[in-house]
Amino acid sequence: PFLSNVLKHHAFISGDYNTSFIDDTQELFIFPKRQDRGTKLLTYIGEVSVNGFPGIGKIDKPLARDVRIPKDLPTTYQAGTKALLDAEGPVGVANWLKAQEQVLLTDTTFRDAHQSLLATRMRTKDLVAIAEAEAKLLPELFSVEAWGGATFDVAYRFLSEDPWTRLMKLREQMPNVLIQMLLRGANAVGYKNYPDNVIHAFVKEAAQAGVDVFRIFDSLNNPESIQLAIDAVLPTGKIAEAAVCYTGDLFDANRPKYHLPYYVKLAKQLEASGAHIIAIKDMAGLLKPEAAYALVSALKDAVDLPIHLHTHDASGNGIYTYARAVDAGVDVVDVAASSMAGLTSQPAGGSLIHALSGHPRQPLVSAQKFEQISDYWQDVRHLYKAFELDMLAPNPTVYDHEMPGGQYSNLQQQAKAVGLGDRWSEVKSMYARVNMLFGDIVKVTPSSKVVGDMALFMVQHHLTEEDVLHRASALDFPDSVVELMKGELGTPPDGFPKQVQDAILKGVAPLTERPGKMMEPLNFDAIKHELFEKLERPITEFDALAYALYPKVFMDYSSYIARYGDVSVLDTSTFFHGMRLGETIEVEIERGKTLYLKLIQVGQPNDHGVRIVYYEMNGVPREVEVKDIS
Ligand code: 3PY
Ligand code: ZN
Repeated sequence: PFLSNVLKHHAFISGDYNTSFIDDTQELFIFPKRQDRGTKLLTYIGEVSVNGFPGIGKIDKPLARDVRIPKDLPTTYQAGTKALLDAEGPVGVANWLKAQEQVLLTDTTFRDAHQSLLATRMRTKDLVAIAEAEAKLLPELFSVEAWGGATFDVAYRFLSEDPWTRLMKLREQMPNVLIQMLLRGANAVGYKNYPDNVIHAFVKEAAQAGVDVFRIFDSLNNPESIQLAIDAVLPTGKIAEAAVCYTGDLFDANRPKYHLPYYVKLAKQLEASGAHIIAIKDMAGLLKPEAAYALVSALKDAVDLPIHLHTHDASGNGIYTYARAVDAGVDVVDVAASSMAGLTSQPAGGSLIHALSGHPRQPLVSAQKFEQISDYWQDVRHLYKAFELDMLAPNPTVYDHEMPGGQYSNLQQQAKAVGLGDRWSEVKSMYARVNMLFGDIVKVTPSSKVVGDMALFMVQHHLTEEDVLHRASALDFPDSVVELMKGELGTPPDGFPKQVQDAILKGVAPLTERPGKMMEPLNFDAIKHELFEKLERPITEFDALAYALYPKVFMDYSSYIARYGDVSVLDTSTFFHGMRLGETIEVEIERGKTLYLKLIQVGQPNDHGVRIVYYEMNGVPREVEVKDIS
């Protein structure tokens, strides 16, 4: 009955609900409790304490440290770019940007920095804790990139938390600056094309939940896929920032495909599609300083829109690249808090501000306040040690392999998993060879994953390009490679090399249209009914979209939550490592309601490998059974 109440509620039907919907309509949400929240959490903590956390196993719990959150914040938020968007709309923001003398900054620490350094594992709790300070101390930012890319599925898949809740909480804490997300065009936040109505529905919900700036790219630089997402953003009144992905080398005479005319043509197409801002998305960090100067100058001449530059600092040249882009008139650049910057992440914001000392375009953001924010991230980062990238210094070989910042550690893990850990250099050079075999393509999620899969496959089976072309019938190519060649991710504007495509497809005809366009629209009502049957709880638009994008991931997440409850309330160290014997922790399960938990003892396993874990919860003895599978 509660579902029918909810579904009949006018606000729910019209989609016109917001974060307070659940609070304001509690009477609709009364449904039976199966197991109390305390027991669920004790079960979770018991299982992690005994068996470790998936992917990192059982390692020492980091010792608790004080986390520095800036104190004495202003009582109110200084108006920033969000007020401008609300008052003047997206075109107003674009015009304002173009009129600024100073270069503006986007802080990527809440999204790309941890995606690139810590395998995307930063939890909502740790992001939200610094959000108010971020917005109050750095109100001059253009935007905070806080959502999208890999964070969407990683939240459900590995952190057992709801990314929509993350977005709404961040919005609440940062009401004055623009919140930005990364959207993979027709692939949304997934790894494949979805039906067009899914892209429209996703953008609409994301805009309502708090996204102001949609940075849209396509992993093969196909403007049709970007156009689809721009069309979805325009009716929301939010900002459509369309990206040209940068690859190759502007000055390499041997790769004329990726010289200036390529980018100029694409940027003009995106302007004609209705974009408000053009982004240069240098996802691997290949844009060298003089190339940045030339590219930004050319795009400023070619289009009448602000230019927003994104890079990764793998080579160590990031600040120099930005300095030259600033000379060429770039309007916004992406930086991270210094303790979360460098290497595969973005260049450090504080460093850039200092580097531009004496320059007329030095940003207005305070370097000193940015460092206060950075102190927080430095303290929090040690909680994520288990996910740290295996890279300690800048590495200019990125110019040879061209792997995106966010992929490097991932592919290294994949290589280890298939026994190629000690052949990593070979995998990296094979990655570059596969790129050429595929026709010198853009490599960014999801096309980068396919190039990585093929590189691993070729190294593992000792294959050369010749083998792929001439022994294809005997080779069982990875599914992702066949799908790419078939056009399931769309096609590069100049297509794939015919000979390679024919060899890999073995007679199957490639698609002739953008895949999402040919798919039947998804029936969201049917999905909601199906989910309600399965989960026996009210189903939101957010749930339906998550299921549409990642059915298995969402169902696994739902079972997890049913078993363990809302684990996002646990502190990060306990979430990843459980508790030590004798340790006491506090868990605020809702505002004003705190559980005091002490781990007393872990019993010996019985004949079935089950251990009893003994706790005190608010002073009262409690125990749970845990199967030891460690
Ligand atoms: C993503 O798509 O997740 C990226 O960060 C691409 O650079
Ligand atoms: Zn990036």
